[in-house]
Amino acid sequence: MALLPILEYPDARLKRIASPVTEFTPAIKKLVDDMADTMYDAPGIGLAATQVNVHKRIVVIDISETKNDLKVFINPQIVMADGEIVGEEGCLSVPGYYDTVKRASHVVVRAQDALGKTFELEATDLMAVCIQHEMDHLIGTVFVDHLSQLKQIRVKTRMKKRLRETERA
Ligand code: GNR
Ligand code: NI
Repeated sequence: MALLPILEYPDARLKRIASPVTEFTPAIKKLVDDMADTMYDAPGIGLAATQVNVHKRIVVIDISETKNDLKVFINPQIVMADGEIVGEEGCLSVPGYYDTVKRASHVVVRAQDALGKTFELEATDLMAVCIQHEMDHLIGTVFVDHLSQLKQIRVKTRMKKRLRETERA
């Protein structure tokens, strides 16, 4: 069990574009395990490698109440998206801030598992939202980037204040 530090908005490293995983090595398997540990400990329902400063296309998600339904998405691609859902989102990289974002309500994602095996998953509602939120991280986008400029400035101000306070504590 290993917990990884999570980058916090507006850290510039959250803007990096992740690269595809080309070799499914034991190190990738270990990273997936550590990402899952970090997500469960936070606690959160998803985590993208970008958030732990690893710029590879790797996402873990578990939206179950019982926290025993881990899904791993390596090199994920959305192959179908339709419908609309407006839901409240939060992010482990933007602690304490929640706001609504419009997303597709129904997606089909194609990805590889930790062993490199390709699979497709159809998802709706919260799972669909979470997949889109995590895949955004892989292209350097945080949910705050979908909000108005005014809100983005307010969130940045709030996060910088928080950082000053946590540095003093
Ligand atoms: O834990 C999380 N909850 C959440 C709630 C609504 C929409 C998206 C999410 S993902 C978030 C964890 C996280 O920051 N993943 O990147
Ligand atoms: Ni997030």
